[in-house]
Amino acid sequence: MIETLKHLEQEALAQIPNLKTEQEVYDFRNSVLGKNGSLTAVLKGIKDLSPEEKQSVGKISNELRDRLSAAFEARLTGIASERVAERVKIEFEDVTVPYPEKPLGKAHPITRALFEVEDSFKRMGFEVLESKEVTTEYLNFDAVNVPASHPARDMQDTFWLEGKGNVLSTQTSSMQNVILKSKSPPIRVIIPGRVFRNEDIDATHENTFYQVEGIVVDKGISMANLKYAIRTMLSDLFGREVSIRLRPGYFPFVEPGVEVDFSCPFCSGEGCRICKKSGWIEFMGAGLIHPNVLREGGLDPDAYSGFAFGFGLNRLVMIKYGITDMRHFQNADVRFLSQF
Ligand code: FA5
Repeated sequence: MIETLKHLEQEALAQIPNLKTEQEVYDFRNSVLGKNGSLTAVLKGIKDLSPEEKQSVGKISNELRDRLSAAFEARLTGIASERVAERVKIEFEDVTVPYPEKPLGKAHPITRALFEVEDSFKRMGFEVLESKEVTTEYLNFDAVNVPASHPARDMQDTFWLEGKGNVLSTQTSSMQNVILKSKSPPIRVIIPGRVFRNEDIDATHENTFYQVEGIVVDKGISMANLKYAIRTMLSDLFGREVSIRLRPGYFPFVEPGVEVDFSCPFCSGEGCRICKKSGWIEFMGAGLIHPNVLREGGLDPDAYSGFAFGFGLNRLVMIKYGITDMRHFQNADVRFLSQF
């Protein structure tokens, strides 16, 4: 019987390391040490042994049971630590691995172009001030010579805000009165800002776009000063000399009012796709500040004169970069934005 027990132990000890899961260990332990297990079956024959043999077999079988129990426990511990090692292998994070750099964002093409425009004007001694997106009916219209009865109110489809006579600024010209009242001549400022019009959107029209207003007031300011400032800024922006052409234009806040064109910087005036074969690009409205506007701003039109202009930045950026659809600017599509 002792031989049988030894054989049983060897077989069990040989098998235990191959058990893969806790359940396999429990099942196998039960099949050896359990009530109906192989060890119990062998020990059933003990009753036929002599008292001496009973004693030594009993001792041996107890020791054997202890060794096997320890081997089962050791295997259970082994399985648990193997599982931890496996998880560590899968979930381990090497904190020393260099972190992939997040791609840095960059300035929107409108912002980039605006920086260039601002730099050029600053070199000419202009100050840069910000416009207000929400303004009053008075500043947007009345203060710039567009009283309630004036048909020019219909030139810009306005977003009216409820109560208090507030509107979303339809033009940066809404800052003219603010500037005239808060500064004294000589005044040289540009005011970039976001403006809003209740317009149908298409490739060349947005309901939300950017304008840059310019205001210069001093003694003896003329159209020549306007032409010089605009020609200098556009030549800086396009990196080549452009010429300026003035045509008559109507804006209630200037007299005389003009439409400003510049010679196409891409074909030098010969005619191409961008200037629609005309050699000229329509750019903006401008003129000498209307006496009523100077007066409303607290300045004597007999002592001072000035010019004002307002151009759409979106359209200028489209020309500069050859963008064919204005809607790209507000789409936040990285495929578009990453090209600049
Ligand atoms: C004005 O807004 C005048 N305040 C400009 C001005 C200022 C004239 C000072 C005289 C003195 P106008 O409505 O034409 O003018 O708009 C000026 C520019 O804004 C246009 O030349 C165009 O480039 C741009 N613009 C106008 N409407 C839109 C639109 N829906 N989407 C994109 N750009 C527009």
